[in-house]
Amino acid sequence: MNSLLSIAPEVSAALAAGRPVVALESTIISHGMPYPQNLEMARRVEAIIREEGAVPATIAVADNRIHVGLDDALLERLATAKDVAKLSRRDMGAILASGGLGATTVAATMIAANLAGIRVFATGGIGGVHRGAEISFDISADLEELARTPVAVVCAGAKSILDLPKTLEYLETRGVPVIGYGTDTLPAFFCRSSGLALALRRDTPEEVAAVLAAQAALGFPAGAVIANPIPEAHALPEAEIDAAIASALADADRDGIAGKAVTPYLLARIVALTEGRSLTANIALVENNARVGARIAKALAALG
Ligand code: PSU
Ligand code: MN
Repeated sequence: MNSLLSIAPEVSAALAAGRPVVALESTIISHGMPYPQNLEMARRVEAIIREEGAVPATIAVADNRIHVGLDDALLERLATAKDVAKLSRRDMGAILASGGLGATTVAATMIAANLAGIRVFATGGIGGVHRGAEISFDISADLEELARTPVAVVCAGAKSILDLPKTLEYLETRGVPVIGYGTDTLPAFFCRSSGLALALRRDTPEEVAAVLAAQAALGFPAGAVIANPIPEAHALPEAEIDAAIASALADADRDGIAGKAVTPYLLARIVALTEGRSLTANIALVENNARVGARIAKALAALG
């Protein structure tokens, strides 16, 4: 086990016994949602995973260690502190050397989960190819991580703040399977469908686990995207979301937002522009992904 890892006893016991564990990211807490909803969401998602019979492992960096499974005090710091670093692959060495507090993105959470031996990770949405990437070159490091680290990410697709067709093309090029969970099209986060066809569809946790197990048996270094649509009752009207996203993108452009600040800026603007409706939907879809993630982790654990 890597000496930089600090694994909670509950998590290490489950891993040692081959019981299901689901990793959770912390950037969604520190940079993806406002307080106090972020803290409530983080606790609720852990509870859902437990209800399903799996062990949650929220991941963050603090005090020169990668923590896998957080106590409530650290969860609260991540939800409230103003100076939490947003960590992707490139940031890991520096934050571990400095001892600072850092929240892990999808990419960094995958790295930590893989080091700990966790195969399933649930979140809201992944990063992707940004609109205008042909000029800005803004492509999330999440996509590279999905191509090189064998962790399955259960998400509700990606927000249409991104260029979703390019995101799918990139994942195809880099050999990352995108599995529609009970759907033939890529979910678009707040909306159940982006209209973009997916090559793969599976309808049960067992079927998804079988794909993941076969891919692992091949020794592929790649992860997978399990694209799980937002529950019907919580989906937002496409026109409302499209309008909010268009305004948010224009605001980001006007304010000269670049680099890793882009995604958090857009997320916060969309919450403001939809008067919180996007936040309610976001929480509902994360909870749904946690439930499905736990079921997939259980099915994988049953395969041994
Ligand atoms: N998309 C969301 N909510 C989020 C994120 C993305 O709907 O909280 C976060 C995730 O942590 C993701 C990161 O890994 O943003 C991507 O950031 P970037 O685009 O800078 O790679
Ligand atoms: Mn970026």
